[in-house]
Amino acid sequence: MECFAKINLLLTFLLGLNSLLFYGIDAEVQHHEFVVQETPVKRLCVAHNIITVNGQFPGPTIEVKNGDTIIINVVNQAKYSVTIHWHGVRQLRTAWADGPEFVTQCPIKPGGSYRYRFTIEGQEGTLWWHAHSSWLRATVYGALIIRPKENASYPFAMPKREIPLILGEWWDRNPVDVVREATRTGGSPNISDAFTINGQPGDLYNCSYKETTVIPVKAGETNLLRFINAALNTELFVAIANHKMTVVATDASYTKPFTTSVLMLAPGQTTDVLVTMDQPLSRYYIAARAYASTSAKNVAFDNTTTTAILEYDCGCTRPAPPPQPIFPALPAYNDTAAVSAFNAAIKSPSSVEVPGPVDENLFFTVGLGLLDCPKGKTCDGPNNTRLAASMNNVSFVFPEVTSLLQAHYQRLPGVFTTDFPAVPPVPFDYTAENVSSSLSQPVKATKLYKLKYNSVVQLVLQGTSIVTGENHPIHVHGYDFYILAEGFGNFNPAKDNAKFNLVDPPMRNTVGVPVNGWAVIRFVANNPGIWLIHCHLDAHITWGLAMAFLVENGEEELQSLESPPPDLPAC
Ligand SMILES: *[C@@H]1O[C@H](CO)[C@@H](O)[C@H](O)[C@H]1NC(C)=O
Ligand SMILES: *[C@@H]1O[C@H](CO)[C@@H](O)[C@H](O)[C@H]1NC(C)=O
Ligand SMILES: *[C@@H]1O[C@H](CO)[C@@H](O)[C@H](O)[C@H]1NC(C)=O
Ligand SMILES: *[C@@H]1O[C@H](CO)[C@@H](O)[C@H](O)[C@H]1NC(C)=O
Ligand SMILES: *[C@@H]1O[C@H](CO)[C@@H](O)[C@H](O)[C@H]1NC(C)=O
Ligand SMILES: *[C@@H]1O[C@H](CO)[C@@H](O)[C@H](O)[C@H]1NC(C)=O
Ligand SMILES: *[C@@H]1O[C@H](CO)[C@@H](O)[C@H](O)[C@H]1NC(C)=O
Ligand SMILES: *[C@@H]1O[C@H](CO)[C@@H](O)[C@H](O)[C@H]1NC(C)=O
Ligand SMILES: [Cu+2]
Repeated sequence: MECFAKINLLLTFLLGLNSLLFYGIDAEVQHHEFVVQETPVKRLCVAHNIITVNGQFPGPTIEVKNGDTIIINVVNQAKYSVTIHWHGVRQLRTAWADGPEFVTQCPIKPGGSYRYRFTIEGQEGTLWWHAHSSWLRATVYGALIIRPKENASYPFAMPKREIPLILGEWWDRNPVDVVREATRTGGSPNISDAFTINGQPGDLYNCSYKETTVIPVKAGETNLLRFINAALNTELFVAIANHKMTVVATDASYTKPFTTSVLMLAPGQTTDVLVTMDQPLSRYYIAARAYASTSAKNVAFDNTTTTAILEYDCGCTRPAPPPQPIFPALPAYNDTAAVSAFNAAIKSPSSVEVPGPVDENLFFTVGLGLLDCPKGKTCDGPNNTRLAASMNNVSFVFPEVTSLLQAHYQRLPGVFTTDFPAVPPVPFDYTAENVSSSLSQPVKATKLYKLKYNSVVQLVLQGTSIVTGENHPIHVHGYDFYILAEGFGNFNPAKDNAKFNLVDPPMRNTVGVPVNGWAVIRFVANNPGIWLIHCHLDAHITWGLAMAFLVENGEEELQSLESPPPDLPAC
């Protein structure tokens, strides 16, 4: 399925790669074939077909080194159009390979194919890939592990084993039917039936006992666990019974190591932890369950718990059934204080040069809204409305005739405008309990914000309490950013600028904007193209919680978007 080729001058030339500058002498080109297909599976006592890559669930793990080039030929043999996003990969100058449907490409139609080609430049750690079309990412996802270059090492002692642990969210139904039903009725999509670890719900669900994910370990060793939250709509707490975890990286950026007994990952985020197997020979649950942040009362959420088992090698034959594993303590589903404490502990390994001075001071609200029900219909949103979501009161509409990037590259008018507001069109008390209902209706539009190449961007993400306040995991495509500060209530520069961490702020690609609060991020717009920024809860992006940056080309050759690949799908 995959072959590796030592890159040499001739091959570089044949591939028409632009510059040798990007490729170290040890860099490789990896080829993969991803066949998107329908695959029968059985979970929670129910057998049905899901969409997979190569029949695997979770999909294949891609393992590369920093500097490698990856070419993945995606062949669509499923009944839905599909795209694949390489979550967190910078995609420098290769926006064509980023993947969000109708943003950087038209979807790959059933029977079609598309080759994604990109190079990993200066990134190490755990990323992942997932479908970026409809709700297919419910089952179409896998790990993307980036190791240091040849002869380079981790900034920590070499772990004995490296174990990817992908948290997922499972519906007994076809997830595409779930989103279609919600889009038709205007109401909240049905909640999931289970969470999963490496595709398995675990012991606490019916019919799952035999397939529970088991992680074999040996006493004394220190292992690297690579957690990925691939859940569609749910932020998750994770803990391991009786074991401390030392966080060493998040979103493929190393962190100052710190020890914790619980993690919180929002969808889109990854967390690498070192765990020393220092407990008595036994079996220990790794467990995950929801952090349900909404401030509204009686909002349904999936209140189930997924488990895997860390199983010490006892040098013996275990009895059947083996002893009951020990269960860890997890925070309450609404423990926002635990989330804040965990996020506040994440820092860059040493002091960094935070980009500045700021050229673009942006302030975007992120939150929900309500739209009128079409006349003569009934809608399932509150008070016969349709649920919506927006940034700065713009509920993002994805084009259908072409992708934003193609429209930009070919200068096609009428697909988008570049008048996305830099600040909220109407300032109000964003997190008040009684926001006027006259403010709740966003405007549907395809508005982008233009950024000059190399401009320093500071973006305040301000949650709103419209309909309900909630923690929104905001993901920026094509960029990593520093998180300078987070807080509750309305961001107030006079008071909150002083809280900026300009010494060792964490670098991430997805920030959980605190419920009824704010987060401030900063990055340099040094990657030309069109880059989606959106809530990574799929329910919210479906309602329009997104916008896109149009980053202009720079002056130099290596500061421009590459030309589109010849097999770029048409709409
Ligand atoms: C890695 O180290 C080995 C042994 O020292 C050396 O032969 C090899 O050239 C090095 N590779 C790179 C890419 O530096
Ligand atoms: C959503 O849940 C409702 C109530 O349980 C059920 O009637 C409906 O069939 C579900 N829809 C889908 C698409 O699963
Ligand atoms: C397991 O099945 C039993 C019997 O059908 C049911 O009562 C129970 O709610 C199920 N438990 C879960 C976690 O689905
Ligand atoms: C979640 O489920 C547990 C039982 O597993 C129950 O005790 C708790 O009340 C439930 N919480 C909510 C908010 O539904
Ligand atoms: C969490 O929910 C419980 C009830 O389910 C409530 O008693 C408690 O006050 C809530 N805690 C917070 C921090 O909201
Ligand atoms: C629904 O309408 C009632 C009565 O007008 C109002 O009190 C309530 O706030 C409304 N709910 C929402 C979510 O707007
Ligand atoms: C919300 O409540 C505050 C405090 O009671 C009040 O000052 C404000 O006018 C109210 N705003 C709206 C829109 O009703
Ligand atoms: C959003 O725009 C609509 C239409 O102009 C307006 O009615 C509404 O008050 C605005 N809401 C906010 C939060 O700006
Ligand atoms: Cu959201």
